[in-house]
Amino acid sequence: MVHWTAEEKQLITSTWGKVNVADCGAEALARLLIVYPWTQRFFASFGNLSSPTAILGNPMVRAHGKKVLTSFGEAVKNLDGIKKSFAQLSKLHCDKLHVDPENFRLLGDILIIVLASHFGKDFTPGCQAAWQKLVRVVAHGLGHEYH
Ligand code: HEG
Repeated sequence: MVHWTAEEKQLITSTWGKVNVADCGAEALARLLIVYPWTQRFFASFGNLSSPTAILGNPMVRAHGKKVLTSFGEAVKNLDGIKKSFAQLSKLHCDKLHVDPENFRLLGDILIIVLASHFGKDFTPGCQAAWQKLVRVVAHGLGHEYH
C-alpha cells in the first residue's frame, strides 16, 4: 500500500482546494487530445476535434474534462483507498472503453503541467513531487483491474 506522509497529504489537499476543477479538467483533457492526437480515437462521439482551436472550444471535451478531474478528486479525498475507489472505473475503462492504461500516465503528466501553469511559483518542488506521486498512484489504480 502507498504511504503518504502528513506533509504530502497537506500539500495535495491544499493545492486541490484551490483548483478550478472545470477549467483545469477541460484544459488537461484538451491538451491530451492535442499533444497525443491518437487519444482522439476514444472520443469519436465528441464532434469536432479537427484542430487545437476546435478541441479547446469543444463543449463535450470541456464537460468530460470536468467529469474526469472531478473523479480524480475522489482520490484526493481518499488518499489511503485509491485502488479501491477506482476499481469500478478501472473495469469500465478496460472492459467497455478499451482505453490503454498508458493514457492514464500521459494524462497525469499533463495534469501536472496544467497545475504548474495555473499556480506558478506556488506550485513548489515539494508540491510537485507530491502530485507526481498522486498521479502515478491514480494511474496505477485505474490500471489495476486490467487483464
Ligand atoms: Mg475516463 C469515462 C474518469 C482517464 C477515456 N472516465 C470516464 C468517466 C469517468 C472517468 C468518471 C465516466 C464514467 C461513467 O460514465 O460511469 N478517466 C477518469 C479518470 C481518469 C480518466 C479519473 C484519469 C485520471 N479516460 C481517461 C483517459 C482516457 C479516458 C486517459 C482516454 C485517453 N473515459 C474515457 C472515455 C470515457 C470515459 C472514452 C467515456 C466517455 C463518454 O463516451 O462519455
